[in-house]
Amino acid sequence: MKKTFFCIDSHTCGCPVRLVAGGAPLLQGASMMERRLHFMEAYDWIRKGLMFEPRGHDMMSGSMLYPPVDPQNDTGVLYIETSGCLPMCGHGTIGTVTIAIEEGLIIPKTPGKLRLETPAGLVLIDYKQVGPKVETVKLTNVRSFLHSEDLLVHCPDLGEIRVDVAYGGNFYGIIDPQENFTDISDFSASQLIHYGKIIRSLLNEKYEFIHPEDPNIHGLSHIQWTGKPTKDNSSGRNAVLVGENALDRSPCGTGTSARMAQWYAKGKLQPGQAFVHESYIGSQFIGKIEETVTVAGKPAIIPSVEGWARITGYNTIIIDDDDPYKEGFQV
Ligand code: PYC
Repeated sequence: MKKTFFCIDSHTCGCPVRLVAGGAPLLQGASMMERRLHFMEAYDWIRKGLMFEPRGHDMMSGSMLYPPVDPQNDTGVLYIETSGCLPMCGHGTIGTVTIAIEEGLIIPKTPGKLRLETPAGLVLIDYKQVGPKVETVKLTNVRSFLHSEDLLVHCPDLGEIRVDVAYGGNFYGIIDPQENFTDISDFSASQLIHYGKIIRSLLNEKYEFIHPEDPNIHGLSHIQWTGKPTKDNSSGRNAVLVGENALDRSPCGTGTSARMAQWYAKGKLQPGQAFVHESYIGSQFIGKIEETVTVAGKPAIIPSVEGWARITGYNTIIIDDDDPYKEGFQV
């Protein structure tokens, strides 16, 4: 049997977003987190088939839209990535909103605004539309917080590495410049991926990362290397390990949220101040702390992240049961 998926492809600041506009499965659940768990149990082959080679690649990511559980919201979003079904994805949200508005997949209840149900929680959108084009999308993210500071791991070749862990919709191990890691620019992309994977495994073996309010969100999924920006107006630069073989091409929306939470906790960023984050390829998101709040009694922030996306094409993709690579592969 052949399954057909009608996809609209885009990129957010260089990072791909493939919105599955036709062919997504019906999901059960009283929240996007429950629907995510249903998808992971019954339909993960769709994610693998659409994200991995030969239909996707190491940095592919995507999304599917579902009717909102709460009728006051505009839509539910499921994120599909090479790294699994993330609870939240910032660049994925910016691409998804741009496609959904430009292609008429969602009619907003209030023009210029959307309320998105994501597995990690409610995400609020403000977008600027000029004629048929969405120029920018600002997402106000879930509550983000510094989880732990100065965790130590011994990375073969590099030596001792100090890591802060922060949550911004996913858990990020943030590696700032230090004795054994001087700057992003001193390492090649393949070295950042190689060492990032080792450090991620060591951290997950040694420590537990569980969201205090939702145990379905657990595990350190990404490593965020940080370093000197290359642009005068950037506040910081990052290189985020995604999945097994790629660095995020965008500054990573949930990673930017996590980093703002880390900076806030260290007194380096105040509510209202702009935080311009630069990606590995030089594209930028504008971040801001919108509000200070708490999570399980500890200080947290509500961050916003603004960026842009462009549609790149329409893609009708077939997954044939008879194809030995129907669930894709990674090398
Ligand atoms: O933008 O949040 C993000 C993201 C997560 C993984 C890749 N990009």
